[in-house]
Amino acid sequence: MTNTFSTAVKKETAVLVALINQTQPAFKVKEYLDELAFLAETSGALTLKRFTQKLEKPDVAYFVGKGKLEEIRKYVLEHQVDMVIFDDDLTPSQVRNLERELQCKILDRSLLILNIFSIRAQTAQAKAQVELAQYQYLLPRLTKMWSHLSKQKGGIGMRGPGEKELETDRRIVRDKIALFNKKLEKIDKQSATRRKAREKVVRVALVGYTNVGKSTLMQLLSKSDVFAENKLFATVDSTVRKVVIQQIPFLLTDTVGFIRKLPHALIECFKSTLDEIREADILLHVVDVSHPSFEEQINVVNATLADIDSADKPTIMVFNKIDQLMQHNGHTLNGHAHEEEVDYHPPLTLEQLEATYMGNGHHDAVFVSAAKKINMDKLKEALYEKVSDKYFTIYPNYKKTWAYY
Ligand SMILES: Nc1nc2c(ncn2[C@@H]2O[C@H](COP(=O)(O)OP(=O)(O)OP(=O)(O)O)[C@@H](O)[C@H]2O)c(=O)[nH]1
Ligand SMILES: [Mg+2]
Repeated sequence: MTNTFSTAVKKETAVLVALINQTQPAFKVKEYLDELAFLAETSGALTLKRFTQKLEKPDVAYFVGKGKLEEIRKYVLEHQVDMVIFDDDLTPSQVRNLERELQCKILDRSLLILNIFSIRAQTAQAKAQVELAQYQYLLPRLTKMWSHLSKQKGGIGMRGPGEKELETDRRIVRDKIALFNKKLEKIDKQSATRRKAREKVVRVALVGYTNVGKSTLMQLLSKSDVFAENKLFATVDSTVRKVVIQQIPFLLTDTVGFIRKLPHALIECFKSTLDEIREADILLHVVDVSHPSFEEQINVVNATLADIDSADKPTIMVFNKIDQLMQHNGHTLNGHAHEEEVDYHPPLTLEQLEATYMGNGHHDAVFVSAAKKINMDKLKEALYEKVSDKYFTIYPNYKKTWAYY
């Protein structure tokens, strides 16, 4: 499957902006901007340049200082840039001021993520969830440059009608929010009934940061076709498949990937999709161990899991993409959008990696490569152990026969 969005629409151009300060030092900001560029690329935009500024707190009116703003303005004008994307959320008044100064679309990370979700959503449920989140995000930010979502088709972000339409717009958006809430309530009920029917079955959920290989693992374990792609948020719906290992059956769910600063509105709206995680008996926490910030990604995932009361479930840590580490030679990792090539990893052997992680208290850690099918038996063994434990608590009688034969 291809992403029709990026092929159908002429590539829009973007520049990225972030602040460097005590909480996010320069090397971190570089990683954040790598990720932001990847997000921009996923929604079909080409990043031309990155601007950073050392500033403890964002400027109340313009996010950056006057001098930096002028630098950005010149660049935008000279290169006819379509949009400026900020790594942090902007206030409605910052958006208004920046639009006036820069005369192009102003986006922040949340809006970009919402945009990708809306491209990716397949099922009626996912579509309704994303639209609700978009309207909730939009409501406090409606200005004359912002618009009816119906005008959104033209490109990334939204641009809009005159001032007098504004009040009407606000009313339309409020009505839409009410409508989608109702729609989702109905879908949520249906989903809950469907999930209830699966109560007597062991349920395992694949969780992890976006683009770590969850869908690829799902494909391997369930031998089915699940959409996997080197793009962020390839999956925004959850897919459930039945898997059998050594005669023990269980349901495996592929879920939406997490990301740093996932818009709160999205987490709320994806409640029902996230219920698949909340109701799982066992989690497979998949990590892209070849990614320069994989440890931070683990923390982001753990924090999001805690947010949805799922931090304490029996978990197997699946360190994926070890093929990249095994052959790593200091060049661009894994297609991530690095501006310059930096050697992030000392060439660790698999044994060294395993020793490090086991030593750190991750007792249930497996190191695999889903793409190269390395160590998949180890993962299946670990899964079998956890799943059969649960299975025999649900079916204690079965264990007797099982043990007997
Ligand atoms: N080198 C390498 N690439 C892998 C491996 N496993 C998956 N990939 C690639 O990583 C990319 C992302 O894989 P997906 O399975 O779509 O990842 P995901 O976690 O489902 O991503 P989202 O649905 O976007 O959250 C794809 O290009 C895969 O081919 C691996 O073991 N090694
Ligand atoms: Mg996926």
